[in-house]
Amino acid sequence: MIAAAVLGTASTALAAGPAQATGESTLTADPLSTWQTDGIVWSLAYAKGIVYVGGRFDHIRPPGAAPGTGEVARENFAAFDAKTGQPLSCAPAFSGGTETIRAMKPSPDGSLLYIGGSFGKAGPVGRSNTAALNTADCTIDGDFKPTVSSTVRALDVTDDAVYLGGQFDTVQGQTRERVAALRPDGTLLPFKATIRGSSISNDPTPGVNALTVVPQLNKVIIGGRFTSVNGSVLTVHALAGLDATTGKVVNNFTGWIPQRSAVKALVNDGTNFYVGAEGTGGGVFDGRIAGRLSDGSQIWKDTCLGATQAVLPYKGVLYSGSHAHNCSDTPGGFTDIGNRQHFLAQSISDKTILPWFPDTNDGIGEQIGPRALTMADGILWAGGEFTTVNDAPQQGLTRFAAGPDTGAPQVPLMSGSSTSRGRVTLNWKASWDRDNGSLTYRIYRDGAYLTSLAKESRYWNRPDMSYTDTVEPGSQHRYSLEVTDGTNVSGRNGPVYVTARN
Ligand SMILES: [Ca+2]
Repeated sequence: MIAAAVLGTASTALAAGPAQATGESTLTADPLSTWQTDGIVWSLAYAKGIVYVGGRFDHIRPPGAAPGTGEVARENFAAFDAKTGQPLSCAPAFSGGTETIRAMKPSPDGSLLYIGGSFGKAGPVGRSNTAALNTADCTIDGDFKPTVSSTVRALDVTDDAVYLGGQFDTVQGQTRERVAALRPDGTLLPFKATIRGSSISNDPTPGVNALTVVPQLNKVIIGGRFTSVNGSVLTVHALAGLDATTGKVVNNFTGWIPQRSAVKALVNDGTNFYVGAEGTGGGVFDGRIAGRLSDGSQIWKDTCLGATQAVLPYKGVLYSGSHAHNCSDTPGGFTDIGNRQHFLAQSISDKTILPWFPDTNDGIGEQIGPRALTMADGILWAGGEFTTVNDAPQQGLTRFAAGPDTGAPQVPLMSGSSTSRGRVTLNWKASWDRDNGSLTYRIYRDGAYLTSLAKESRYWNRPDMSYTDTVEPGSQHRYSLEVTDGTNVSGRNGPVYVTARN
């Protein structure tokens, strides 16, 4: 006999608006097998089929290798085949200074990789906190060798100019406070802006942490720790748009970044720009902003707590690395659940948090998980401080692709009872999946397929579900349940045996 379906009782609505409201699809949350580092990855870049990894580490080791095993020496710089993920022989050591790479960006044609950080030597040659690598033969470029007085933390490149941001005061012996531009041959350009002040009490040194160039608007957007640009004390805080030739302020973004907050990440996709921020203390801004390049207007801002270190737009989705622990005001988000979610995917059109929840641990260093993202031939590479990915050991690097989705949801426990004549009610709590918001629950009676129910769930919100079957009064039946994300199917639970009341 055919059972009448009675859909779930007392299911809880998800915390905030519908996920995938605008239908974006994400990558999978299943990490690809990836080499590891024995230290912190601060920067990632992609050019011509190669992913470049920079930071503060001494070795790389194979996927699955425990710390200290299978190590290959790589001093703060490594290169990998973007498709296979295998390490390449291109491996100039970056040493001296505080021995760290903090920013990398290829030239528009991919022939040069610009590298910034704190170092005195790049491969065999002396360099002053910045260098360029010829990607064709992995040699350190002989032309680009400016003297930069302190750490370089941000880089962007056009056909004619290399923009640097950081904590320096001089470049090529000329005053350039925190931002500068050079020709690819190393000639200092007149571009000049004076960046001063910091409202971060535990880190009072002003600095530019991030910058993105918009060649079609002849503009550079800079972000970091600062309270004035060119003396504009009251209107500029941590984010500004500059004329790319003169350094004159062209966008103030007044009120976008509150006190005690600093911009950590900036990127543009030719239409919009995206900001990631880190605050210290109460009332700060830790989230992401999407802005419009054409008029400098704000599209949206999320107020998640848990500082954002990297942002990356791809196919309508803004991927980010953070340690978000409270996104209660953001559609699709979560309240403070005692968890730190280290990767997020959001709809670029309306900031909805999409069901994509791969995760890392906090890891080493400042213990904030991921610090860098890059997209390489459709594969998202992430680097940072973490030592686990999706609860399995994996240090420094990981990768996510569009497919295949290989993670099956766990099947929940189910109970069954009969409280009225000929009726059997099954109860369970919804499962969850790292990259599918809606799961389908298939019920089997006496080994035969009976019916399916679909339900939205997240790891912090697993609604109670139930199904009532109609059977012959007094008959006994065997029920079991399986869950699918549409690709992968869990094992079947149970069975539970229930005798229908007479
Ligand atoms: Ca899945």
